[in-house]
Order: sequence, then structure tokens, then C-alpha cells
Amino acid sequence: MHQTFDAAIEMNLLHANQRGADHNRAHFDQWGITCINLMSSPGAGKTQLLESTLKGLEHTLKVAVIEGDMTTELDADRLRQYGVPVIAINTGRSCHLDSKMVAGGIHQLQQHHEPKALDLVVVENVGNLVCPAEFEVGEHAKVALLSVTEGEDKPLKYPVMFREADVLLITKTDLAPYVEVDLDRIEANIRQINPNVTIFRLSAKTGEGLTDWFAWVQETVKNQANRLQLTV
Ligand SMILES: Nc1nc2c(ncn2[C@@H]2O[C@H](COP(=O)(O)OP(=O)(O)OP(=O)(O)O)[C@@H](O)[C@H]2O)c(=O)[nH]1
Ligand SMILES: [Mg+2]
Repeated sequence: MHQTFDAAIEMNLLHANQRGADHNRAHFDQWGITCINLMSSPGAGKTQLLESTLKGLEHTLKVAVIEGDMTTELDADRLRQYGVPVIAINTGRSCHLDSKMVAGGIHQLQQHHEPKALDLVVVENVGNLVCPAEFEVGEHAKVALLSVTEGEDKPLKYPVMFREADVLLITKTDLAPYVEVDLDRIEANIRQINPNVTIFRLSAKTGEGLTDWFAWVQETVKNQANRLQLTV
């Protein structure tokens, strides 16, 4: 009985979140913005990758960041150094961003910047390998990061995020020789969960693999703009 009741509450919560996510996406579409949701366990390299991406694409795309952390603006401050709009959201006890929190972030962004001037909003989700994958925030693409130091088995043990992701980034490849990890094994485990997902191997420290990631971001923004033109 309790279980049915709990399941019903969870379904309601997810439905309400989904409605909010659809609403956020409608705003992004109206402004011609592509939204990417970056997710991973704590420390897999989301902020480091964002730093490299802001530098790499500074002459190509107008980017803003919605930065989710349980506490502090440490990551937001790291990214503000690149001169882009960064909205910090502290989630308190919550282990993920939900669509309502991101709606608040969009509202703040709108108060200080003209959204139509932006091409891309990247949401850096709270570091957690499970919860963020269950809560859409209005993104057009979910990008999950798995660093080589986390272990080859993680896609099998925490499948939800790997199943939901449109793109999987295997990060910190510069550290692979030191942790005796088999990158092909990681990829095979990811493909057991999500056979057709796009996978890039990269190191934000050395720059290895970043060109392919930048190309994917640019292509995604272009495809999104084309899709919107076709629907107006
Ligand atoms: N060697 C190496 N270290 C990296 C790489 N990317 C990130 N790091 C380091 O890993 C640590 C965590 O990186 P962050 O970018 O802060 O990770 P994060 O996913 O944003 O962490 P949270 O926001 O706390 O979830 C930092 O000390 C980075 O310098 C990489 O490609 N190679
Ligand atoms: Mg971070």
C-alpha cells in the first residue's frame, strides 16, 4: 500500500518536472537557444571541460552557463573569468537541478541579458551519477561525463545516466596510463547500456579529443537552429 502511494507521489513529481522542462524548452526555442545539460559524478571534469569549451568556442558561439551546486559559487566564479553570463543556483539538500530551479535561472539570465543574443546555454548539473538523469530541465541534449579514474564498471552499476545520455564523454584520458584502465572496456560497457550513443574520449588538461567535442557542440547548435527555422 505504502509502496503504491510512494510510487504515485514520485510519478506526480516527475510529471510536474516534465511539464516545467517542456516550458523551459519552449522558451529556449523561442529565443533560438540550444540547451545542453552536463551531468556526471562529482569531480569528473564538468567545470574543467566548460572552461576549455568557453575558451575554444569564444569566437564562434555566444554562450551562457547555468551552474548548479549544492552550496558555494566556486564553479560559477571559475567560469565568470571567461566573461560569459553565469547564473549560480544552490540546490541546498537536493542532489540535482530540477526544471523549476532552472526556470529561476532562466528568469535571472533574462533580467541581465538579451536571451535572443545567445546561441547556447550549458547547464552544469550537481555532481551526482544518479539523480540528475531523472530530472529533465528543458535541455535539447544530455551529455554525461565519466572520468577514467572512476572505474570501467560504472556504466553497468549506474545505468540510468548512461541510458539517458545523447553523448558520453570519457574524460581525463591523460590519466589512463596511471590507473591501468582499459578505455575500450569502458566503451563496451557504455554500449551495453546505450548501444548507439555518441562517445568521445578527451582530456581537458592536454586538449586531446577537444576538437571533436567542439565540432559536436557547433553541429548541435546548427541543427537546432535549422529545426527551428523549419517549424516557424
Ligand atoms: N588530469 C586531469 N585532471 C582533470 C581533467 N579534467 C578535470 N581535471 C581535474 O579534476 C578535478 C575536478 O574537476 P572539475 O572540473 O572541478 O570537476 P566537476 O565535474 O566540475 O566537479 P563537481 O562540479 O564538483 O561535480 C580538478 O582538480 C580538475 O583539475 C583532465 O582532463 N585531466
Ligand atoms: Mg563543477
